[in-house]
Amino acid sequence: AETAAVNTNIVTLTRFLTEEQSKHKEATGDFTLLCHALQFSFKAISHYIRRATLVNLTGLAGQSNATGDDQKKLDVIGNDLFIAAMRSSGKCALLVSEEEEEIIYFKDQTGARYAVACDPIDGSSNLDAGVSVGTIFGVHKLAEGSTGTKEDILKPGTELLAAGFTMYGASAQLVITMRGGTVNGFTLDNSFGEFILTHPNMRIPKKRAIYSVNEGNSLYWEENTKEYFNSLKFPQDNGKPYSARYIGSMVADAYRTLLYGGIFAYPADKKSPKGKLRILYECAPMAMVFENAGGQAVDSKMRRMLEVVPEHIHDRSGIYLGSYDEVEKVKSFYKK
Ligand code: AHM
Ligand code: MG
Repeated sequence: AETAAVNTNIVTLTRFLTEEQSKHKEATGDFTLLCHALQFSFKAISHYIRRATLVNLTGLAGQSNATGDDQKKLDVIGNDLFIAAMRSSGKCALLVSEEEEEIIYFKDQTGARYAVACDPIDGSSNLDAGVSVGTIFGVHKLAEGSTGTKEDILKPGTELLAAGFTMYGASAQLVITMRGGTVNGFTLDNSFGEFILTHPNMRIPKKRAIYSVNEGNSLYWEENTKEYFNSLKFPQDNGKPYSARYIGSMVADAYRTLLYGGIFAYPADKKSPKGKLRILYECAPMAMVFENAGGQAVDSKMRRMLEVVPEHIHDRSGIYLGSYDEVEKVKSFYKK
């Protein structure tokens, strides 16, 4: 009976991608190869994060990144690992990273057809405390005939070919989705060294009374933001108030929201009128995951997040994402 419980028909990420590829007759296998490079960078980053405290990788690297945040040693390592993986894939023409001021062009990669945006280690202020962090990524296809220009990445999320994120938590989780497709979750099996399909066709619950926001910013919030969150905490008609959950790592807050439902928000406010989170490698990829899982994502002006077009690669936006009904509720407060 013991052996009967063993799954001998495991779907690894490699198998999943191969099966997906065979569904598309026109597929060249290039995207599959790019994904192999992506998954290698996730495994490597996950490895170093787990070793960080033991091999002196905690703390600051002593420099600031493109957007002025202090860089952690692991931010630098994560970024370098990601860049090396993209370059060596041979399929990536250009890369935008949170840690790099400018676009990196891999001009030697002739025939590379993808443009990638990433935040190699999101939530890195949490790193030294061992709290979950992760990698967020979005993949665009180059325009027909293009060898890679900034127009190939300054595109709305509606044009993303694929997007997803990892969360390096109790185990490493990978959530990935393709345009018009389902959302699938994988768990890194450390003994196999493989991501295993553990959460096929993820669907976010339609509603849930959980909110996730940095309430310490409420002094700076706009009136409608205040009213909306107050309505969750002090419901009319003796309803039950919402629970608050805020980790301060978007990947971890988003992963929980995806599984349990609820709302995650980083609204634009008087201190950060454009919001905090970055469109290309934080907001848009997450929005694609949430929409494809049956949820919604909007910016602080209640525009569909996926339709927002960044002007510059590090542009920011306010964001609300989560269960379908919870985002509807947000919208109703902003329409007032
Ligand atoms: P980072 O990319 O510098 O790590 O910043 C992004 C992080 C998100 O993971 C998280 O949602 C947010 O910043 C938390 O910000 P705050 O500390 O202001 O609440
Ligand atoms: Mg980030």
